[in-house]
Amino acid sequence: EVPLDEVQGDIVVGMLKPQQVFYFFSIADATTFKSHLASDIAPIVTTARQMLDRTKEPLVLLNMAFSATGLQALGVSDDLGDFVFPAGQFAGAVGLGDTLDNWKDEFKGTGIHGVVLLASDTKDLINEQIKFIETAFGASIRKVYELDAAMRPGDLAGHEMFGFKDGIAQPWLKGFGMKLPGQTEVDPGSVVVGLDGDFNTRPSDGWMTGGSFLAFRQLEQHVPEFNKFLIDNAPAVEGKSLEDRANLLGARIVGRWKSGAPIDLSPEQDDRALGADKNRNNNFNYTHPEIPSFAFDADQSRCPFSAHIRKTRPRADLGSTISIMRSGIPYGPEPTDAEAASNTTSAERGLAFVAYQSDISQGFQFIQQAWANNPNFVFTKPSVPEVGFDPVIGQAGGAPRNVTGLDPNAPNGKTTFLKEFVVARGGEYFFSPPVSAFKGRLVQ
Ligand code: N7H
Repeated sequence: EVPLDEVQGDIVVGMLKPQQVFYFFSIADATTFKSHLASDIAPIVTTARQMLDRTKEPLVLLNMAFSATGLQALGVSDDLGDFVFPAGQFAGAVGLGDTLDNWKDEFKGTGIHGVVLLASDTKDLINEQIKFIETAFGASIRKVYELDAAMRPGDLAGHEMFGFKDGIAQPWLKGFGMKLPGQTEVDPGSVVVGLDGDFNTRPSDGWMTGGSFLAFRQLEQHVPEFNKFLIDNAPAVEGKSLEDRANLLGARIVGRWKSGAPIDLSPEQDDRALGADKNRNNNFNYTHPEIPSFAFDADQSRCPFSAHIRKTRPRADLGSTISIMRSGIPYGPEPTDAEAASNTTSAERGLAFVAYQSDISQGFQFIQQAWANNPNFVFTKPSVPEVGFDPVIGQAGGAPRNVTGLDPNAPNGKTTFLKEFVVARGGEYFFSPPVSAFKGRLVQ
């Protein structure tokens, strides 16, 4: 059972509002901060139960999470049972494949103590809530950095900056809501601390139960450069326009077409009806028992082994239940015609990436390091000794990356990416506590 009144809503439901702000702060005076945390913030933290019933949720959704140094500042010295969390994300950035020069100064080191996630229909409503928080905490809190994010306009709502529909595939927490076809079934404890399937040792009084670790990443996306790459490398397909061929390459890179339709089910062109159908758009595992001649371990005519969604969740390739709950949202301005014309990014935009898990080393960090950044993964394909990097997020400190599978005419061939189209600008690991901790363990 997921304790819906304890779990912050973003963890298992997602904020899903047009506007969102990530307000990163440090704690200047712990005593004063704690008293306001209990009296002013605890009552307005939005729970999973509130977010599940959209008619009952407040005008502005609010969640809050703390970094390791933030918990230290509050005097919470318990071993939280996650061995990646204490050092913070910056300490492991090279291991994640990041280029440190690209990190924003605010994220370097361990100066961020926490983050407030705010979401609403308008930025004005969010700003009013921020004013309330700043007034309540007064000099006990300092804003370190704010990242403003928003759903894209019109038909692009729910799509990330390259144009692909996001937020489709999430693991199904056993016993929580309805399982859709194709969801990975996981024990609730793989995302929510203290529940069935959480095998880590936590503080014995159980105060962490209902919490989750939040991996935040500010991932810049070079959209015009990505689009230029698709055009320059569009595979030859008879009878198809350049645009269609560029879209085919994009779909082979991601594993889905822009509508969300999986390329495994629709290998040749986008299919909007399929993309929009929750009962079909995730119902595949890369095997095709209905096609007797289909050699699952060798055939890349449908989804390449290296496609983003296949590297980050190999389905039948591995049968692993490693998974994360994703709750990211785009940030930055819409790409402009001038940028498209010059094939050059002139304003920063990208994905405010959010992933929840009960163990960072078995969640975000594992997927990024052991899968996306590992050219040997997935290992089981005899026709391709080295599958290559995840073309979307795989990285090696800025070094060129080989990817296989992108050209449907020569799927075992390599494509070399000289540059990254997704650039990590920083991030941090946080613990998103159960609501009771705001009046309990955090303020003792
Ligand atoms: Fe990814 N993209 O537009 O290419 N991602 N992702 N991701 N991602 C997914 O199924 C994208 C990132 C996962 O269960 C979709 O909801 C971009 C990181 C996982 O089949 C699209 C960025 C990590 C899945 C994108 C980015 C992951 C997934 C398909 C960065 C983890 C589910 C929509 C800017 C380390 C796989 C959907 C499954 C899906 C994109 C980041 C992981 C379109 C642009 C950092 C596990």
